Amino acid sequence: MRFYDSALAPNPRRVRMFMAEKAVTGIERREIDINALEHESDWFRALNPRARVPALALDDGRVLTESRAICVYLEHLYPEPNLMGVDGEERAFIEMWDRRIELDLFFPIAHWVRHTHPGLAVLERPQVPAWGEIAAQRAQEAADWFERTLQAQSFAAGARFTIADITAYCALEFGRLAKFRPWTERPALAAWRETIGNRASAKA
Ligand SMILES: N[C@@H](CCC(=O)N[C@@H](CS)C(=O)NCC(=O)O)C(=O)O
Repeated sequence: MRFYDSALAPNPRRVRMFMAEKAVTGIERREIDINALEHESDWFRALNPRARVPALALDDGRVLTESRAICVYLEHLYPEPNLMGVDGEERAFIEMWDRRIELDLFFPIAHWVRHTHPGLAVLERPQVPAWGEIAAQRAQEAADWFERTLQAQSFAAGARFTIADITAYCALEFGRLAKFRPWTERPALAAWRETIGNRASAKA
């Protein structure tokens, strides 16, 4: 298998962190320079017509894209430690939290950064700073929601570390490009972030 990665991008980081948690080794890694628009090249579009990273090329020639779908596949190949739920019921609840975090926290942060950071103008064509400001407001509201969530449960999806923590952590780390540091005034989020940041996978 070959993993098409991009070191500074948040979606590939979700998968890298997921692999690190499972101590997955032996998957070839290929860096894609998205600032140089390598993902828009003909050869990469042949792998992923959507021209996005990450992508996982399987040994039989098929290509998986979408971070969460890649994680589903890796969870199947490397079941331990479980990060997506041990049975249908737990899987449903973890997916619920993970999707809420992706839709309500990750996306606004991504839009905020992509529409306001000069370094992202090469990817976001056109950049619309006014949309970035609206996304910033939504990210603040999502951080308030996440703070309330973490006041009631230790991890993003409940009582244990799961893929939902990875999604949230990678979103918040990407938000630093917009100087978004919601943990400074939200104590439960700060404690959670310290816990997640101390895991070895946080360096992935
Ligand atoms: N829904 C996709 C999103 C993938 C995505 O947007 N990746 C970004 C990097 S984090 C990308 O390839 N950006 C290139 C571009 O916007 O042109 C996933 O979960 O993998």
